[in-house]
Amino acid sequence: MKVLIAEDEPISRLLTSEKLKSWGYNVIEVENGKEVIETIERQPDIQLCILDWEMPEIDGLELCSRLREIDRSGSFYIIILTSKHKASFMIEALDKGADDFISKPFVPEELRVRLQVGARILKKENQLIHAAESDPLTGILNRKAFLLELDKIWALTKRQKQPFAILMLDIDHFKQINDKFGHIAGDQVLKQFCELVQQQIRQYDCFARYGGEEFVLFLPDTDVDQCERIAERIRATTESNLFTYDGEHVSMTVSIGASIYYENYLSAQEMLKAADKAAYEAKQEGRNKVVL
Ligand code: GH3
Ligand code: MG
Ligand code: MG
Ligand code: MG
Ligand code: MG
Repeated sequence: MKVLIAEDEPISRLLTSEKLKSWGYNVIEVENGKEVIETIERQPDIQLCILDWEMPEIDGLELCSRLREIDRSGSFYIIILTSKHKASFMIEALDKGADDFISKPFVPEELRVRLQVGARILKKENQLIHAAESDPLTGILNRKAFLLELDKIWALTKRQKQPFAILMLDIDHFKQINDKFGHIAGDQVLKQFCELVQQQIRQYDCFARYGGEEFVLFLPDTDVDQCERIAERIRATTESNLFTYDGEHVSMTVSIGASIYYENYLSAQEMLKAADKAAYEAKQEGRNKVVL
């Protein structure tokens, strides 16, 4: 697990860092508050932080409130490690957003177990966040998390003035697959479909289960031609893929509707609606089709 140590005093920083390394932590050292902010922006997987109180630029307590304001999925566990001793300082630190407070010189065993507490809480919290954001069957993002994510990326992407696309994917006659092979087979096929789509998208594309056998795909930096290529590839690979359940082949097709943003939609909701409408048209046109 990564631990960020922010300490302006080199000897003190080295001492703490050596201890942490001996306990198996992956230690990242910085010497002032500004570097904390920069490092955390670059490494979003840092969650456990040991911050000195008095540091140049931004001090440890100010950092507590700044880190709490960062909008990201995982939260922080912050230990203030300081030469301040009085109870009133501890109260102030916890009041300003620290999770724990240790005075220097510290008892190594105490720091070790207090870090364990932090790691334990973070692990539990991360599990809860993951469970809340993902779809249990397929492991991809669920509808609620997708809509929250969409609002965030909508704001960002709009500022960049690049075209981007939303695809609505609806499996064709899925009810018949359930009727013919059973509900468990249907589940397996849905999982295989997700894996198939995930193999074909980029790391920064956002794929989610929108409902039962309906999926949604957000594609940043994607114009009409690229969108059509990606949608057509997903349609074609779904049609030709050998989905299997219990040794049996299950064939399946998908209808895809897309909407592309060129400053023409006022909200993410409006754009989603347009993609949904296009998917409906794909169904009307006979299914196993892409409509832009
Ligand atoms: P269309 O081509 O018009 O989309 O037909 P369809 O049968 O796919 O659509 P319809 O909306 O009539 O039915 C969707 C079916 O998907 C019904 C529902 O039982 C099934 N379904 C939804 N979620 C799941 C799931 O998690 N597992 C399984 N096995 N089936 C599901
Ligand atoms: Mg200091
Ligand atoms: Mg449907
Ligand atoms: Mg339907
Ligand atoms: Mg369907």
